[in-house]
Amino acid sequence: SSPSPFRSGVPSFSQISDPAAPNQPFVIGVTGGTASGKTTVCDMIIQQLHDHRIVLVNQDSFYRGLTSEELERAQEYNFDHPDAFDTEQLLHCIDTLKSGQPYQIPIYDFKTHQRKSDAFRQVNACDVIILEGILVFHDSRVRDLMNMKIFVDTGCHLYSRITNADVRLARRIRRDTVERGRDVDSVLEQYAKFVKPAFDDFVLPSKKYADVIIPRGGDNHVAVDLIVQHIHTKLGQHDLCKIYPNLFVIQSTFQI
Ligand code: UZR
Ligand code: MG
Repeated sequence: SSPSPFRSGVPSFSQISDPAAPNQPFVIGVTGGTASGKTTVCDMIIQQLHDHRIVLVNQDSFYRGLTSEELERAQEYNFDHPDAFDTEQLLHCIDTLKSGQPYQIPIYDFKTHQRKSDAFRQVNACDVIILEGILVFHDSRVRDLMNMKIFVDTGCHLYSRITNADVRLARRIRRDTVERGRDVDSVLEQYAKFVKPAFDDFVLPSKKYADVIIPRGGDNHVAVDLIVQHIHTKLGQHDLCKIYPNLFVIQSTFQI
């Protein structure tokens, strides 16, 4: 028998609610080129969401450690290729956290290109997972775990001809020499050989998957405010769903 017109007029709970199940964490993917301001944007989001339990998962933590043969020729190793990451393990990590279980995230050392053998970062159940990295939009299985996808566009110099890529290279040189134990020549060589081509081949093409593109990266406070408002709304909805699972159906019945 055909369903009554009244019932078909009432949106089902699954039609109204977010794709994330009510009590699963909200997963945000943040990507963009190297030194684009991803980490800064994530830090800003985390600061503003201080009343929620948030876990930041960095794709960098899932770099495969180099074998001894690979280490001997580390200059020729492509760290900007999707295969440099253990994506299966990253998927397992996000799945585990989504199911409310704790996870031990590996600790990767950029100076030795190795994971620490005796230490992990233990992360616990949370409301929000932020997954950040240059290639987090590359694998469709990883993308499918995300409720919101953000692409960070670097700030270019507003009043000169300095481009986004110029800014990222300058930042990259500063960061890799200061924080990652490199010399300028090796940074430039790696940039020309691997970083720049990988940006063109993998990172930029993944921009099409973004829900939100943030121009001027960490300088864009309006964009970060909007994102935080959206997350608050989604988490608020989830809290209501937990307490009043029929709330939305009741509301829509009244509207008819
Ligand atoms: P972000 N990377 C290293 O420099 N050394 C390593 O051992 C592992 C990774 C670099 C990698 C990539 N490329 O461009 C960058 N190189 O880390 C990604 N060469 O980090 O998103 O913070 O820029
Ligand atoms: Mg970073």
